[in-house]
Amino acid sequence: MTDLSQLEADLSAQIAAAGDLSALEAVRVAALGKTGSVSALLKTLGAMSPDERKERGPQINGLRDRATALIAERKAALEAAALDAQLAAERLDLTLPAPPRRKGGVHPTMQVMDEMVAIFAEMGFSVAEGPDIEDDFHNFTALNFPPKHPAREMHDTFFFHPGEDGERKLLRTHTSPVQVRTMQRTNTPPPAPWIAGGQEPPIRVIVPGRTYRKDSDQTHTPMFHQVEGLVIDKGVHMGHLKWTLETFIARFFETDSVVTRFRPHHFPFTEPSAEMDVGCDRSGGELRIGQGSDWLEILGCGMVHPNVLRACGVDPDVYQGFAFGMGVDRLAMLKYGMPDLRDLFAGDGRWLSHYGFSAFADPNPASGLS
Ligand code: 2NM
Repeated sequence: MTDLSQLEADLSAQIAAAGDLSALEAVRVAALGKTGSVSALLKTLGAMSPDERKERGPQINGLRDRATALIAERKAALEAAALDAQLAAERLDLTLPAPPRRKGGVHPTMQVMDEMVAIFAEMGFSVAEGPDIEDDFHNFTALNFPPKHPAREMHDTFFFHPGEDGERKLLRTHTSPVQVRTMQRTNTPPPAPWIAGGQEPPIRVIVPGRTYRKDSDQTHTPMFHQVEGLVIDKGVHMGHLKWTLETFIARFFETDSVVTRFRPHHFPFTEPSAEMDVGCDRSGGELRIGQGSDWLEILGCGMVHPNVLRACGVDPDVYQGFAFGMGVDRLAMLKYGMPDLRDLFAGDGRWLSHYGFSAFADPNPASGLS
């Protein structure tokens, strides 16, 4: 017959000696596991006579219960010691400065586009937007590009395969189709009581957005950004156009001394048409707007062609308008002195941070656009 008190003394000593949780688990398995010493004793109860079982049963069960309790107690002590050791070893220094975090940022093009929109918004323009995928009417026909005229080739258009109705959709080559859609909405009743109808002129919209042409070199990318504008009212003339654009350029380049020059040009959608240059100084490898004797081409503009007004449902005998368009990416380069347009689209984080573009920060707080 096993000496229970000897076994219990041995078990107590082993439990006390277990230096870590895995050693303690080994002791537990050796005593209370399926083939453990205490489990073996419990199994002997079945073969005993009732009298014997009455005597030995409580002894063996008592041994099992005490061993179980001792192991639980030791386990709690070992766990507490392990936690103490961990707390003593690991230290959190709350006085350390926070590690730098990589932040997302606003892309220079989008930042410049926001600046432009903010300036025009202060002059009373609202923002209009429209689809990137357009149809021939809104991108060309309504804008006085004659059918099959080479002027359509001028834009190196990306066309989609014809749809089931034979219509060829395209990626808009300029944002002007949005101006067309804006004019078409004038004097149209609300399509539903809860949707705004087209309003009467005056129209003053600015149209920022992506545009697409099959073009790729140092100064052209197949996708680029435009901001175009349109003003329609009674008695609008070139003087209004000139004031609006000069005021914009002065705010954009943050100078009071802009000088502009309007060179005659041709666009199908405006008559007369012009390109506007600003006076600049290129000496010393740096571009300064508002001084010097050089000229820099900035944008295209003109008085909206009567054919365009008519195609959009505006009576040219009552209303006149001016429109203008500029490349945002190019103006971003000019404003921030970036040499290669393609860098704007390369997605190089080091290049972007070199030019100081960070999340939602105005690189020039003095511009008053923050
Ligand atoms: C430009 C230059 C000149 C223009 C014209 C129109 C519309 F829809 F009113 F006819 N939208 N934009 C326009 C005029 C665009 O970009 C160089």
